[in-house]
Amino acid sequence: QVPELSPTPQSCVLGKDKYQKPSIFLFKGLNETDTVNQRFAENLLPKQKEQGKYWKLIVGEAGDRSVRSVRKRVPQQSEGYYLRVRDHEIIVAGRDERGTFYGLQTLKQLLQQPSIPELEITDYPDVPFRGIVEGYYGKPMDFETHLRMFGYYGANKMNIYLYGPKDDPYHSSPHWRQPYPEKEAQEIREMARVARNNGLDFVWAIHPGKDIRWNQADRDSVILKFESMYQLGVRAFAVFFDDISGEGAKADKQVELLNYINEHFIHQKPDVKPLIMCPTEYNREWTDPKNQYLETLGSKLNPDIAIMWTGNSVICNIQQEDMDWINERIKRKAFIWWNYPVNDYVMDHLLLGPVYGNSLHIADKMSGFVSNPMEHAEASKVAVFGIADYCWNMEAFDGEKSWNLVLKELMPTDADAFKLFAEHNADPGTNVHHFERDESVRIKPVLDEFLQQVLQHTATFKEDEVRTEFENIVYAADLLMANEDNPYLTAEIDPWFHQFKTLGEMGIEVMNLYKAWQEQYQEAFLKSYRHLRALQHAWYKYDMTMNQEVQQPGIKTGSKVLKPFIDKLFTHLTDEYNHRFQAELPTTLNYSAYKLESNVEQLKNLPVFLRNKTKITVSPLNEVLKWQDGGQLTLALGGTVPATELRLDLGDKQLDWIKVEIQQADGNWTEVQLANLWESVYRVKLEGKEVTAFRLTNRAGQSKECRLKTLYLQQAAA
Ligand code: LOG
Repeated sequence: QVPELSPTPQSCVLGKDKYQKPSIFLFKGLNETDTVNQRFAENLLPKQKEQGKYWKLIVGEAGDRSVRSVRKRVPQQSEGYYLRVRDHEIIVAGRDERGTFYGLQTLKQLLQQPSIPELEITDYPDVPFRGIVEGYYGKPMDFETHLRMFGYYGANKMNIYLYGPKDDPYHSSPHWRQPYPEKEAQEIREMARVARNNGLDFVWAIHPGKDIRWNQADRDSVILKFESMYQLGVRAFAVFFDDISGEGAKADKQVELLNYINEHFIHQKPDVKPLIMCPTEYNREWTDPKNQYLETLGSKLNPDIAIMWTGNSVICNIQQEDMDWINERIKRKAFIWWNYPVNDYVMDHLLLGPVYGNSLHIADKMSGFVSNPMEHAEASKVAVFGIADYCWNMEAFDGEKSWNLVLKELMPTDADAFKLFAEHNADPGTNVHHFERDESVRIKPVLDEFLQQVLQHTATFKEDEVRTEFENIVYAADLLMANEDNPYLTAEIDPWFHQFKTLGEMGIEVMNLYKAWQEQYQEAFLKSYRHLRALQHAWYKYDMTMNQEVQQPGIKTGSKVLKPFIDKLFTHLTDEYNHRFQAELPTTLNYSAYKLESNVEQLKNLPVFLRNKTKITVSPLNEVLKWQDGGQLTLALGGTVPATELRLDLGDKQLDWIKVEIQQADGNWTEVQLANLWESVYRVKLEGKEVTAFRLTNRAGQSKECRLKTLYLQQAAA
């Protein structure tokens, strides 16, 4: 049986023998300069000689004397390696230092298994650059987390990490021109060092486009900043022009700056890696053919500068034609920035499902593939593991298999519980990007069938199965909350574990409700009903108080299949009860009855939620908002709400182009006046008016580019 290795090797041939795991090595090979691999190899197992037979471990790069005997077997591909296990002899021979490093990583995985088979592995990566772009909005990873993650990325044979957290003020505005303060500078120095020791290029990115001026002074500012990063040990650089508008977004100006940096900085330093850039039109949906933006990059940007690309939209799966489309325009192979598992547009959700959706035949159409993770670094490992596997050996990639493997690896003690949790926490919910993931796949058909039967008043067959699922959820949530395999991981997810337990309890209780209904046992029905209301209250309270300091506050779990199932069944049974017993038990749930409608593409699918129990809030947008003339956004509140004010910040100090109207119980719309508070923050005073809806319209007579920073209706205190 082929051992479980990840990333999946290109070729692994098993011999007929199998050995007990070696315990003593005699180490040979490697020159003194290759200290990282030297230390790695020496630490794999104790080196001292004891009695009994020892294993010889021979390590080197193709061309070294030590591995001369297998020279011809080392693959030609850069970062490739050859690994052979025979009776009491292991050879690891890399094409280059990184190849050797990867060979040792594979050996490390082999040594974690109970026995070691006779084998030969010939291996190399499909995609030249594989890794992570820390490019999300929200809390950047902290220093220690970075160091921990570099170990993980390297162990999964990723070779690049791009540092570009949007909320680092020294990466973006306001401070991109200034050097880092001393403490942060020293942390970056250490990060660059640790990254290198884990086989990663540490790429420091700058995001100057919000306020850059296209003159010599700012050209110098960028180069000076890069120079200061170089002094800290950074040897790879990127310039990001994403999510900006106006002057900074001009292709020819960007090209001019980038070629200048390339010539006067990158090429001047022999030890610096090729420059990487992220364009403003970084996905197909945003390209405007009449700008010729991409074509300008394609024809004028120095060909050794890599261009990033997220695909047909900000968050999407990538197919062969999509790669052809972009490569043709930029006249080079796109460097993919995959916006998964990032959750900075749905921060109340976790994305823990399997990696799937991208074509398995695009490895040779890209120069790199990097993943933008969640701000939850540990939880992101679920996806990172799969992505690393995908990038290494694309055609062989099996997302489901890889997912099962990583769940086991991350929580060996409670792997089944963790899998159950991950199954039900995969989809981002309603979101601006219309991005969807499968969720609760295994149980969904059962739930659908059951609900169908209940609604049609036919006999139900799947009752036990449904109940068992919810019982398993409660059980799993308890185990997960107590799990100690990786305290960092459980600390990140803990609030979701709690909510998951409540979800399971609601599920069990709604099945009790069903049973009582079926047996026409009124007292039991009412008892279950009361308990369900209490659980709904607990859920709601948790959602309103945990994880509040983010753009989409709250804690959601099972939001695609499980929660809707419970809610539907609850409402249906209560309706039936009310009908039969002329009762008036409320069926409305505490969750939002708000309804957002818009003919502005980017506003259509925005989540709406209640913050601090009083602010009816439309989720802010990270990217630039294009609002066409006459475009409208209407938020219906699902009833009358006494309101004190409407707050609006579109990142524009001059807001006379927005018309605001409110609707009251009589159905009439009236225009109300926006007053400026400070900078771009505006409000409408409402003084306790009973509002049923509000509406914003662009009346500029032309399309507008702005931001959606703040939009909420403040409810009067009850
Ligand atoms: C940003 C990125 C953000 C991501 C997902 C790129 C190139 N830029 O819409 O910072 O994390 O989408 O929200 C982006 O993707 N803007």
